[in-house]
Amino acid sequence: MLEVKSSWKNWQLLIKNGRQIWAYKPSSKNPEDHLTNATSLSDEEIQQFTKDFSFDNQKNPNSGDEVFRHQIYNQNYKKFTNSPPFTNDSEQQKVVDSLINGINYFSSLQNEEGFWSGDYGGPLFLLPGLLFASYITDSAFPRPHQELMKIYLFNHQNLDGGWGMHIEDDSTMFGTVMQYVSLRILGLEKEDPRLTQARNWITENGGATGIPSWGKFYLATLNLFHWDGFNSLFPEMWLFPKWLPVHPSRYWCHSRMVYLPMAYCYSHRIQVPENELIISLREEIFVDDFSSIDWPKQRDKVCEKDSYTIQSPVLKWMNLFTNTYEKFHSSWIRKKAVSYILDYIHAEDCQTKYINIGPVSQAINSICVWHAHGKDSEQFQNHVNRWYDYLWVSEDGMKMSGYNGSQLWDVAFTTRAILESDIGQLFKPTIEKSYQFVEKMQILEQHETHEQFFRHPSTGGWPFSTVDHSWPIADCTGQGVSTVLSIHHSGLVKPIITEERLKKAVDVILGFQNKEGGWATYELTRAPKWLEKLNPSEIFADIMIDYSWTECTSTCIHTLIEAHEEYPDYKTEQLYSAIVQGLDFIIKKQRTDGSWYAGWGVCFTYATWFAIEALTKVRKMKIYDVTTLDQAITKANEFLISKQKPDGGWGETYKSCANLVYTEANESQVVNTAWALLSLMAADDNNKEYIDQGIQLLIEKQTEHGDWLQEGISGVFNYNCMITYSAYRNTFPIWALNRYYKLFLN
Ligand code: LAN
Repeated sequence: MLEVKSSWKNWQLLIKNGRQIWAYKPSSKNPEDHLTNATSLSDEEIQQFTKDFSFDNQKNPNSGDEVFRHQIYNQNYKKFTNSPPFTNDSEQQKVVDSLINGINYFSSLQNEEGFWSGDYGGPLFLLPGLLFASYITDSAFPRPHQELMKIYLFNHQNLDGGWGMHIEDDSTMFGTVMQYVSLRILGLEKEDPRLTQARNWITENGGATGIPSWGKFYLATLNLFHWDGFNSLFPEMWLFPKWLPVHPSRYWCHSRMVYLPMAYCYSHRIQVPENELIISLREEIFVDDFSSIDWPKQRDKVCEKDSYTIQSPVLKWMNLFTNTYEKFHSSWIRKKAVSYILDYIHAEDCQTKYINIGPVSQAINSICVWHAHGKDSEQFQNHVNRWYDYLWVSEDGMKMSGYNGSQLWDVAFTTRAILESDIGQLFKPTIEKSYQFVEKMQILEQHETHEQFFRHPSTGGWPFSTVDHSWPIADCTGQGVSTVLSIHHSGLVKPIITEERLKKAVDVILGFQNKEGGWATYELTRAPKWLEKLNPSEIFADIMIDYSWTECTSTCIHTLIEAHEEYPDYKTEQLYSAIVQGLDFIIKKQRTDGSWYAGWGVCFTYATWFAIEALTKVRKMKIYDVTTLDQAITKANEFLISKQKPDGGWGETYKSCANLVYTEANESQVVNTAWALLSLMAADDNNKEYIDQGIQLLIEKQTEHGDWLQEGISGVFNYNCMITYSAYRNTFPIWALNRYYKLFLN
């Protein structure tokens, strides 16, 4: 049994069709009713919260997802197998036991719908955005939620009094001002010593005028920044002819869907009315007197601790133009643009059942919908209902997730990990449930507004989270197909996903391939790279267009090969050519040291693993020059071996992502170790002594229950913001152990 602290017990995770909602003392198990139970909290309960959600970010800012894991483990735990394979060699037996123990533990965390819930936090600017939306729209969260949010915010305060952009980051103006204002909105007194310390950090670093543009946006809506201090968002660009490369429909969908509602708020200069709190905050977060600030001069000011990307001269020119246009714009054209934006938001709401593509869009769309339709409107209430899909409880408090979860993604990896060898046969119930879930999550319909609002044809694709979210992703579709095929091959279930459905998914993958051979995330690359020069974010890189990535490309190649093995006559020529072009892309992306840089995981070990999986799989097909492949694989192996630590493991920090240079963690990390091991074993290159050392480390680091401790953060987006993948600490060690079992012990 694992310890479940007393106030943890009152929080329950309700699930339905992939949706996951934490409710405080819920009266029913249905997530749809989660808000009907209005809750008050006694003083004792609040004190208990503080005890039970105590957390030391100095030891490790990453929480271990204990609230959820301990509860579900105690409910579900059973031994899935009573007769694990037995060997006469005690060293070998240790590997088998560790593998079985690891799968047993993780199978116990699977819920009845077949997926693994988990913490998907990490970024620190998300919860403030949602809290601001709730404040602006006068739709406060219930008291238990508010208490847990405060705890979370304080748990991640750095020793210098500030907060970073994400939980492992050094303090930045963006992080600090966002959390500071959030805590004040949540009712903390400015005299609280922790807030005094934060305020000192803010003023010592130049004050909130130096907050990056996304922060300026939020502060403007809170009436804490003048809208004149914000570069124009030029809403009229939505009326440009669609063939123009700068038409926003060509932006990466996340940027598109963030700047869209921002432009609405900007057009209406939405701001909460002045009140006591706002007037006080204006005195707290700026160095100069609020009324004396020259706002237009602040537009491009960025605190040096925040600055990641520098404004290009082209962007400066564009800002000059749009800011000047703003003074003279025609109100008739503006109206037309704004009405278009509102239609677009409405379509996104319908397509995603109000979940919206991501956490930032959800918060800002809510503000727009409230402004356009009112607080009591059905549309706005639908948004409020979905806020809870993004909230997560763990032992560091209540946080906002980076998405409405990573459900499909985690099921795919975990299932494939378990089925890597015939050990998977021992876990029939787990696989049956995974199958159920993957089957339900395939996207089989498109909303009628799909094409009108620039969505890529995607029937047959798989999403990252749930089918209700509805945005299919190239590599998630790949993972979906690969998972289904591996389950079908295992013989553990009666197949119900038809050939036709799988072929549709293959078509989606083919349709996502870029001309240069690579695969991007949600769509094709729709505009030239120079559009990046217009990136106004200052804190993220490569956000303007959807770029091809090594990881996405490798997954798609891998899946296409499996699809070809399954259906040899299906679009053979087209598949071959897609695979070959994809490989050209991967080969080109290899760095001179033999590694690949990753856009979505930490970091070189992650991308190198993906690349090696694709290269080694193609090698067997003999449709690509073998010498080129061998050279690439050997170089990658050399790279990995050169990074192995004396204890046998591998470890990278998030700095690898932000600085594009391999940055070794002080301690080996099980996740990086597993990726490196999976690559070395896929390459089949006689590196057994290195592999043995890595496997040994995984076994040593495993807990008695079959879990591994949460170490450093393992996900990233846009180079500079980190995100938690709480399942990785189980999935990848299991996968590596299972591959070892298949290669050396079976
Ligand atoms: C994700 C999560 C999944 C991820 C993979 C599928 C793992 C990857 O292979 C492709 C990219 C993708 C889909 C991805 C893109 C960026 C996302 C959506 C996220 C990291 C989750 C959160 C992030 C999103 C941009 C966060 C909101 C912040 C903004 C800057 C808008």
